Amino acid sequence: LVALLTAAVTVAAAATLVTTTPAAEAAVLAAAVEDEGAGCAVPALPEAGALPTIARLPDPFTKLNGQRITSTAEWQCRRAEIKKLAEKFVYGEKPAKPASVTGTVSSTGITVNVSHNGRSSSFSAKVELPGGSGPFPAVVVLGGFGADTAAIKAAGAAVINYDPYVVGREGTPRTNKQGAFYSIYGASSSTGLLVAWAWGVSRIIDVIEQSNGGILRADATGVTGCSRFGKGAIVTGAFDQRIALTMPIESGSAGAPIFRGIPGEGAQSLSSAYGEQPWLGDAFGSFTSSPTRLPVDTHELVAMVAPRGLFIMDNPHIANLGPRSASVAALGGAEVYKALGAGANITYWSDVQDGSHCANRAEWRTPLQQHIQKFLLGTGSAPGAMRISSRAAGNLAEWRDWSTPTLTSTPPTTGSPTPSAPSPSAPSPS
Ligand code: MCU
Repeated sequence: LVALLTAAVTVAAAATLVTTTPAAEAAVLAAAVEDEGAGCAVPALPEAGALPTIARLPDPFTKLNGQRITSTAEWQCRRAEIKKLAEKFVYGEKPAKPASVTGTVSSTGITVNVSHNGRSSSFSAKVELPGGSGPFPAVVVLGGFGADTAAIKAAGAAVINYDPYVVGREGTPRTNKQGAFYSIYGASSSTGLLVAWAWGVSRIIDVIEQSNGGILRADATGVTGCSRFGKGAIVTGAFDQRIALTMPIESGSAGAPIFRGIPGEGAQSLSSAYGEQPWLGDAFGSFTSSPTRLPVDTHELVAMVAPRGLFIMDNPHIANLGPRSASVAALGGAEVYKALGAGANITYWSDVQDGSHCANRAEWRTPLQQHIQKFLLGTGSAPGAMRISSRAAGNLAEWRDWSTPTLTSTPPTTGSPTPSAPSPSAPSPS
């Protein structure tokens, strides 16, 4: 029986990352690699000039070949398609791990040295350890405001204070982007700042992986940040499957809110967000007044995080942040979580009193710590929640014309990109 259960859990982990216990949906393990779908054969993507208008949210379950996925095992390569679409039309490409990444981890800081194709760059981040003895899980805090770092440490996780601007500066024209990412990939790279910032977090995780593991655990990393750094946090979690817990706060346009909903809600317009800073990739420029031409939307950014831990915090008092559109992204992405059997791993929470942007909110302290316990420490099992304020509650039914499939959890016999995929005849652990 133990052998059978072990095999079953291995199958589940290989196929969908979900581990299950008999009693309840339990914590999800992050993947061992940044991009599990790197080996997927993604068909040719559509060209920007030939995109159909899709009034409502694109179906996350329909592949580029027009067929819907039928098993959880197929999600890995469907996710790879979504990633490629998101890179091509929204964020710009996130390059794979550079040829050389080295660095150090100490109890006060992390240094990162990168070189690739004859170019090199370096950056560092500060570390604050919690009480007790390590190795500790860590939460990367982008930008240093709006995140409750005291609560993070009190829950038992280290805080990595990461300044995204050292990797991708603001205030530059798109033709002359600056920072450690652009030193490697060029000042005219079409990749926007959000993915550059995400790349920096991925390189920090590379260094933690290479360290002896005595201070920080490489398999228990979270990410958070507020406002523009909330945009960065959700993109970071979506684009690195090693991240076990993603916690964007009040991310606004170019963050969680569905692009299609932003104009109707009166949130920061897409052209404003695109023009304010080079957060999004250069390619997004041709979609700012026609988001219905996008073949992806942010419910699929949410879905890229699935089945890993996701805790989206939002502020229903500021329409400019697009909280109604963010709730639709969460509800739409949650359909993918449910289809993968991981519905308990996503929380959206906009039911808060204080209307100030990036305020320290008492309401989020307990769920924040519960998420750290569940996804980084492996000690808790709090279920996910949709705590959507009635002030800014979106209605998914108005935004979709697709249904959520019941996916089989047996891996298919062909098409798996995992060379060592276990036998498809292994039982499911239900
Ligand atoms: C919500 O995030 C942004 C917003 O998109 C910008 O328009 C505004 O200038 O800054 C916000 C922010 O990052 O505030 C800290």
